[in-house]
Amino acid sequence: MHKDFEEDAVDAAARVLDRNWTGRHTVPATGLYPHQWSWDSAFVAIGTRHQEPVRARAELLALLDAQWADGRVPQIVYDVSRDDDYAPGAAFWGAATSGLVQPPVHAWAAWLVHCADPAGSAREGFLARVYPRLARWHGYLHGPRAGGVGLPVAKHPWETGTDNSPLWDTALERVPPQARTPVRRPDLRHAGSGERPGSRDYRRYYRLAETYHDAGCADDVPVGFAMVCPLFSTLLAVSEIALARMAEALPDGGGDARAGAHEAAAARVIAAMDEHLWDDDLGLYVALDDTTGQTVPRATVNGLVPLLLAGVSTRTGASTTTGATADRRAGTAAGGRAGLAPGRSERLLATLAAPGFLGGGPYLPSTSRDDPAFDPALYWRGPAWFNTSWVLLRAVQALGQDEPTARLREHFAVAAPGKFPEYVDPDTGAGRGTRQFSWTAALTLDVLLSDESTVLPGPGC
Ligand code: 2M8
Repeated sequence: MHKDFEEDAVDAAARVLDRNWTGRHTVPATGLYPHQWSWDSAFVAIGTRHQEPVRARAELLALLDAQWADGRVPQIVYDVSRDDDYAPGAAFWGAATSGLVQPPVHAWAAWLVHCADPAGSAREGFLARVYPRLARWHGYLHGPRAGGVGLPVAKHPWETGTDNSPLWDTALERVPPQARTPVRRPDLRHAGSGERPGSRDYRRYYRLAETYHDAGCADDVPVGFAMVCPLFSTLLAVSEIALARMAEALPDGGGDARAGAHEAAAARVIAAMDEHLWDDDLGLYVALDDTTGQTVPRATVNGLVPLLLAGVSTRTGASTTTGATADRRAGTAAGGRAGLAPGRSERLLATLAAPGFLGGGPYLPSTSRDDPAFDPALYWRGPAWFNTSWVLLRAVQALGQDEPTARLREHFAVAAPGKFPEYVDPDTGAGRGTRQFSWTAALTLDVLLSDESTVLPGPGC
């Protein structure tokens, strides 16, 4: 990317984030998404840490202030003054937050935020404030949310963050498309109906949310949807390793044992993914339906995200090469189990480069171009999203893979000219969804301002 262009893009991205900052948190977009969203705030903090580290810390702390007593970090923290502008809102939940959750990218984000300004973080006691809350959040996912194979389950497509991915189609078809609550669609004022889930999907989304709400958001009552996602599980494993780094950095003496426990938890997640989610025909990881015990053989970007686990380094050594050695090194010592099984990172890199993904067009689609559901305009069924490109970019950078690194960086070149769209057509780069979208701006900032080539900075940052 050209230097002048980069400077303009940095300024434009910072302006989007200033505009979407409410003084306490950043909304994903002022029209379509007027509240605080869980994983959006984590991505936002990853971007704002470079120029506004105080704000990045405040963003995460504001979200964690809304944590439930059982440890869950809610999907949405509502701004009740805007309750008519997004549905379902606080009135639906009868609470200030949604009862659902989103992918656990927070501890990873918190460690990156800390490392961007260790002195400021220490002054605010940031790590000491966030570490116990993040550990309880993971405890909720490993405990009440653990499915049959020990991996966390999503009880609603909204919990996956990739809401209408074809990975959820079969399970969602079992949910009756009728809800008590009338379905409102204020979202369609801000994005085309061909770019958002359909009304039948929405009735099922409402039905599931109602069922969960009626059960008091208790996790021992089946709601009829329980899916294990490779993206969600990967982020949990990376975030466990981030918690290990925090435990080592905290000056309270118990760090080493706690770090070992977090690395062991990461190793268990990775081992379960390797055993239960790998699809050898597709050459990537897939989802698992916890209700039926069946995997869902669909190729989506979610299934490439575990490449991060080949790029992450642990206390046992850095992994900067591909292949079996990297796969082994990327594992964790304390759990006694290596990371991705031998050869899987090479397979994932090959799938990433194949026509279904980067080999078939300029940008990384959310659903493979080879999947029958592929649609270049429709939300998580084909468009290229900046957060998944960013995650894969961190992975291939850490693995020293120059070609996919250059390709994935190109995605960020269309962000500023397209007014920071929510997602783009993976063939043309044309913007889709809403504009001035926060995580697009934040992750563009990170790509332009970060000089890190690791997934997670080491214990000393
Ligand atoms: C989208 O999801 C919300 C529900 O959470 C929606 O469609 O209304 C998803 O892209 C999700 O990943 C994201 O966190 C949220 C806010 O940006 O929007």
